[in-house]
Amino acid sequence: ADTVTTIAAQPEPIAIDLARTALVIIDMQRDFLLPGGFGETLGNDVAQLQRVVGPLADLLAAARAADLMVIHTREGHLPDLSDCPPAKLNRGAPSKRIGDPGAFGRILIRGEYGHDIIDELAPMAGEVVIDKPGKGAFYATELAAVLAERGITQLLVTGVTTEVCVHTTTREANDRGFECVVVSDCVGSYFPEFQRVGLEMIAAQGGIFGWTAASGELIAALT
Ligand code: C5J
Repeated sequence: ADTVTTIAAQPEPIAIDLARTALVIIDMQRDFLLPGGFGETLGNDVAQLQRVVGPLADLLAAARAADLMVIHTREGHLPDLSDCPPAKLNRGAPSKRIGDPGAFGRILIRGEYGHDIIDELAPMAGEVVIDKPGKGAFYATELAAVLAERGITQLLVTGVTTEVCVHTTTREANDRGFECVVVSDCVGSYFPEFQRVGLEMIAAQGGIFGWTAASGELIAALT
């Protein structure tokens, strides 16, 4: 069967080969999304991220129905924080730091409730979950090997936050030769202006490190 389909995107349409494409869902974790969690303790409005959950759940359902490879990532650290550089741990003056007790367990520590993915987007058996210590999903993880093994060349990038982990991962992927489509209504930022400009940056200059497209375009291509 022909698995290639062209979708409307910015800065221009892109041909997607569904057999070589993975849906990447970045850091949709309770610590970032839930009221009372780490993100909110940093002074952020989590409603800005909650907006993503509905469209992303719909895209995930379509991807699963189409047998697309699905990859989830989680930002976090080992309980002894040996994989958290002091530069990350100690910066700023937050009310809570990584590893401190928070509303949902120790903040951004692997195995804690708050570190895990929100119920609406819980990984299913057989889906890859990448635990990453950094903002990018390639740094110090098995992601490159997992994608190579499956012959993946294109990524649909979703999750939070647009200008941090989504950007870093997309830039890392672009440098590694992947074509990245960042799904505009399935990525979120705590800052509305960063959301808008973050998306514009990707597609500017002829698509300097990727494409952007609305989830409706992708769902139509998957069904
Ligand atoms: C942040 C992330 N913003 N997942 N993490 O610290 O974007």
